[in-house]
Formats: sequence, C-alpha cells, structure tokens
Amino acid sequence: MKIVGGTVITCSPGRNFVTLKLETDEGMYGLGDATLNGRELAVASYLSDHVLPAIVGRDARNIEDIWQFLYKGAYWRRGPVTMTAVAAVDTALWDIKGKALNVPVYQLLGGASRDAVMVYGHASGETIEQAVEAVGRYVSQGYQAVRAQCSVPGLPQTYGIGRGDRYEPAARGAVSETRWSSARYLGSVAPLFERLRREFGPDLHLLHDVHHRLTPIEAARLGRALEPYALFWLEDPTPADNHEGFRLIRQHTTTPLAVGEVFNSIHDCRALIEEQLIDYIRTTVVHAGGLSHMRKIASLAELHGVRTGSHGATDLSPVCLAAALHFDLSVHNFGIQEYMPHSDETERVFSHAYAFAGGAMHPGDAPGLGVDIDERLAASFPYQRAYLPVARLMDGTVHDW
Ligand code: EZ4
Ligand code: CO
Repeated sequence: MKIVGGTVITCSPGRNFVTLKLETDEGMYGLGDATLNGRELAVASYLSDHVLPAIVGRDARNIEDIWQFLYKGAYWRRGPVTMTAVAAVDTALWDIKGKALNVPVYQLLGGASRDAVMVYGHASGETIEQAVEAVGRYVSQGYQAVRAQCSVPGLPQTYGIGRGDRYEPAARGAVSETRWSSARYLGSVAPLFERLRREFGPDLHLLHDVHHRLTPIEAARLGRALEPYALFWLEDPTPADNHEGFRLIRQHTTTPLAVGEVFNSIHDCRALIEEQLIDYIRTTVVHAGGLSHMRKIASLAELHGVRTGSHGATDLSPVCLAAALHFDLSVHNFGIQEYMPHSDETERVFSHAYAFAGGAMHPGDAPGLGVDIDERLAASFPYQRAYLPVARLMDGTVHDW
C-alpha cells in the first residue's frame, strides 16, 4: 500500500485548523491534525513543501519507519513545527492502518484498558460566584472533574476566563496585549478553591492551570496554599524549560503537578518523569510527534508512576481529540483527558465517532480514528490569521501569558 499524495487543508470554522489528508493507491486515506495555534502556516508549508514530496511512494504500512525517516532524516530535529508535521503524518498513517484492517485505532494500540476515558471541563468566572456556578453546570452534565479559573481583581484580562462556557484565546487580526501581576493572582486562587470544596464536597476532581506564569518559589507557595483543597492537579506552575524549578516546587508541596502541553518530544520531559518531579504528563498527539511518539512517552512515564493527562483545548482539532481518545483508552497509565467541546461550525466540518457521556468519552468503534472532514464545507471557512495574546508585567516587561 503506497502513499500516492496528500492535501494540507487549512480552514477556519470558528477557529483555524490545519489538517493533513494522506492518500494511498488503494483509495484509502487517513487524517492527521497539524494545527499549531498562531503559527499554523509554518506547519502547512513544512508538510506541503518538504514532507509530502519526500514520502510519496513509500509504504503506508511502515509507520515507525516513516516516523524515523522524517525525524532523523531531516537532520534538523525536534521543535514544535517539525514535531507537529511529523505528528500529522503519523496520525494519518495510524488512521489508514485502522481502516485497512477494519479496526478502531485503539485495537491496534493494545485494546481498551478501561471502559471509557475520564475528561475534565473548563469552568471560569469573572467572580468566584460565577466560577462556582460554571462548575455547577459541568457537574449537572455529569462531569467528574472540572478545571476552575477566576479573574484576578485589578487585572484586565487573564488566561482562562471565557465568555459563558466558551473560551478561545486566539484572536483574529493583530496581536493583543494584556497585563499580569503574580502578586495579585497569588492571593486570588486559594479563596476560589476553598469555596469550591465547600460547595461541591470532597469527591469532585478540581484542577487549576497556572499557565507557566509563576516563579518556582511562587508556585511552591501556591501549591502549599492549595493543599487543604486536594486538587487533582496544578498545571504548568512554572515555565518547564527550567527542570530544576520543579525540584524546588516538589520540596515544598504535595499538590500534584501536571506539565507538558508545550513539549514536543520525550527529551523535553525525560528528566521530569525519571525524577518523578511531576504526576501527570500533558503532551498531546498533535504537538508531540503523533501516536507513535506519545506511546513512548507514556511507556517511560509508566515506569516512573507518572500518568497521562493529554492537552485537549479547542485549538487541537477533532482529529487530534479522536487520536488522543484512542491513546487514552489503550495506555495503562492514563490519568485524565482535557476536553473543551468544539464550536458548532467545527463540529459540522469534522464528523466523528467519539462521544461524551457521564463525564467520560469513548473514541467509538469506527475503523481507524473515526473522524472525517467535509472538504467542501471546510473551503467555505478560509484561514484567517490569528494570534494568542502576549502578556506584560505591570511595568511593561514581557511575561509568560
Ligand atoms: O492555552 O491550547 O490547558 N490548556 C491550555 C490551553 C492553551 C492553548 C494554547 O493554544 O493551557 O488553553
Ligand atoms: Co494548560
């Protein structure tokens, strides 16, 4: 079965997505997500200008060989653009193999290790009371786990605060800039979780995303302040470029830590996993080299008692979500999956076999990934340049957003 060509589909049904459609001589095709939020066209070019011409004619059944060919063969390895492109090819090849063998991808990955995949939703509010109401809406939909974020008094816009239950940080047009103060933020988090625990009791899993904005010692202080509220995890407490920072946080708090949505290779997280400095690894299919590479990360994590918690925001397309669900269902050391429902326009462009019920999801039993794209409809939503916001401290210094 030979790869005969492919198309890179860029579209914007509510937000931008890049999708690789890989075709074989047997008329079968596979899909791979190639979306890198705010830098979409770099991956589209990497795929159409450099990757597709190099893989036409290769045997689509040799997934691992093609992965190594793209990774080692490029000489220039790693990095988000490269690894997103490699992921798109890898994901499409797993989709093709599943369709060729007439089985869902999770069967190729070893079969189901559980009945379904626990997901967490995103609740936020301008005030603590609004955030409490938002969490309540998730609980009434059956969610067992909810991430909670609240505005910081005195700061104009902060990461994670949506309109209603929707949150979409990338904005079309020019780059927007916002302000940040760790001092103001630090005092605002514990009161939110104190209130949530009082309202919802001990069983609901509560999560919070710091989004890389604290120094290690600030993150240590926050983790300690949140200990009475027994979080499921504290996410991206500090920029993970600095692994030593996690050693410092770990010395001070028992709040579980989750990291990895911006990682793109096993080398980015190897030390964090081997030294058990984190509890959950949040790499995801589209940004960390596809299912093939994700399985290696999960296997390393399994050795060290670290569980998976894949990134699953709306900038990861339904193709990535489907692939993540096949991965989550199969790996032994699964922890939780992030889930933000896509917009109605996105749902119309991408049909899928996966479904949500009772706080959990299942990838479905359609052959392959169980996702398809309506290319004609996608073409009616042309790509529009969009950027994530940039944050500055109160004195104007650029900071992590
Ligand atoms: O900011 O996916 O946990 N989820 C997140 C996301 C990220 C976006 C960036 O593109 O941190 O909301
Ligand atoms: Co995050």
